[in-house]
Amino acid sequence: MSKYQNITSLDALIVGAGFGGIYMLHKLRGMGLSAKIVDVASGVGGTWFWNRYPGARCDVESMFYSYSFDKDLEQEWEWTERYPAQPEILKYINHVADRFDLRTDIRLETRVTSAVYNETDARWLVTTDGDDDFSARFCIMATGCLSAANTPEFEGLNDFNGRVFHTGKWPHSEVDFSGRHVGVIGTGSSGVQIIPEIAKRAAHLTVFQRTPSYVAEAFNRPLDAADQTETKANYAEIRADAKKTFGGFTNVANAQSAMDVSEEECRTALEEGWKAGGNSLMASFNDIADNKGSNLRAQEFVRKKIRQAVPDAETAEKLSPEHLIGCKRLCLGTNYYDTYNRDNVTLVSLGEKGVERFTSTSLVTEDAEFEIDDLVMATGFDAMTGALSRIPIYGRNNIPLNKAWDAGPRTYLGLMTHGFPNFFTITGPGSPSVLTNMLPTIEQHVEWIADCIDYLQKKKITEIEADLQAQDDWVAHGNAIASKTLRYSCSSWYLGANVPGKPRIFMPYIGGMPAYREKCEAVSAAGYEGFNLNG
Ligand code: N01
Repeated sequence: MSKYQNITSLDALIVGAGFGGIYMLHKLRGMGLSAKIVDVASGVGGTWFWNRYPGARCDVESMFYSYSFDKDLEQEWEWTERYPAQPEILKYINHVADRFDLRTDIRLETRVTSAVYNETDARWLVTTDGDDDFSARFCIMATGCLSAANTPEFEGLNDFNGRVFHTGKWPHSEVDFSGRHVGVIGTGSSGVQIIPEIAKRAAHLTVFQRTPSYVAEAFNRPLDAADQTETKANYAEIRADAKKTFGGFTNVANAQSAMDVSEEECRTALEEGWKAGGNSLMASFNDIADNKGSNLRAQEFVRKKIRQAVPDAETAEKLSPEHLIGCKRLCLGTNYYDTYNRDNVTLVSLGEKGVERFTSTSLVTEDAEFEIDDLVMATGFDAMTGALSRIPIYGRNNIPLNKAWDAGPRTYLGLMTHGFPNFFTITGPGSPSVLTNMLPTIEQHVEWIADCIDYLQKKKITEIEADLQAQDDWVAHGNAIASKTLRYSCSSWYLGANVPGKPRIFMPYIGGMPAYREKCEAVSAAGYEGFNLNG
């Protein structure tokens, strides 16, 4: 419990020891400021600390899911696979924490219990469940976009006697599924990764699917020395080129529309995209995400892949999505569809009523009862706002952030919210964040925030706050672009649709990273236009 006794005074308090928090701490320390990170976890890594389920892996290539801020770090670190597995990502971020000697300013196993802005001294009082509370000029939330687990409240789950797991809060010790009857709910990115792994060990696996996903084969492989040497020799150039793309990714989109080629040419290009692995499928043409006709061609291509992979027509049909491809995030898999050819795997499509209830031994749907020993919820996250809404945060006039955001998150540039001075969000809602490669996007936010703090220090400005009109305009601009895109049309976590009762707002900024970066640079060059600077 917080005692308000040991109040440590800081320039900045950072919440979260993931990629955002770690770089923010390093950056602020380099500016000679006093800063600390607080994180409830017992180790650094943020969402990668918690998502340690079998098969957990990133869908961005390892050499680019890495920091670029330090050229020596970039050259020294050796990645072993094309797509990094969770243990390797965790090893990397631990290495960064050690290499830059950050641990002395990271307070682990400490939960933030409240953050309150005091207008009198323009400081944030951040209380914790540990021995210390903090008074800081700046409060920086590096709490992650996909970090707060979404745990649906299934009827009767408390009476279920079996083991219950959530992919986003996986135990630290190995979970042995051998000889067990396991049920998995959820077939998004996490489900797609864990299902083949459990199938290899369980006596029987039943997958409860509400919506089938489009799953592109990752074609993961070991990275050999030649791969790494070539990339490392050209790192700066490759990263600079990636920055010019919508999402900061390295796969360059074909410049053509899928509608401008014959069916055969279309198939050939999609096949090339498929074989290149992962997200390259979406880059097979320049308009799969934006043009319904092109999207349909890509959908049909994947549905055919599913029929080829799964000979049982009924199962293949159940696995075949009907929604727009890329509308929900494309999943990357390794032998995902093949898994359904195994004798020990059953696929159950949840009807309208979904999971009806649990008994002490089984999961009940509207059609049948399934006895299981273990339940795995791969039910995703309360994305983008969940980690923030779970902390009581009070801004000017004691207004709770949850109240300011009760109709959906409202920010200026995803960086600040009106009414919450000196309070920054790294990759917050209203910024491109989850639509991009998170590492360069995190770096852009950290560097912008650091420059902003430096400016305030030099000009002796006490407070910075998003202007209400600028914020309203930014939110309206974001909504206007989003409402014209195909992505707006399906029930995804981008819209908050996976969490019952959550306002449906397209949360990330969908104008693309180059335009966003330009806007942020213009804002700072104009003396932080759209922000009110006081004192
Ligand atoms: O979560 P999801 P995720 N009853 O929300 C189902 C990143 N990530 O953890 O689609 C029954 O995508 C839900 O069904 P539906 C990546 O950005 C990356 O898998 O809502 N089912 C869906 O099938 C990703 O997009 C990596 O109808 C319920 C599933 O649970 C994001 O995290 C790996 C239900 C949830 O899918 C989230 O992925 C993992 C209910 N009440 C995660 N509630 C990689 O880098 C939910 N579902 C590869």
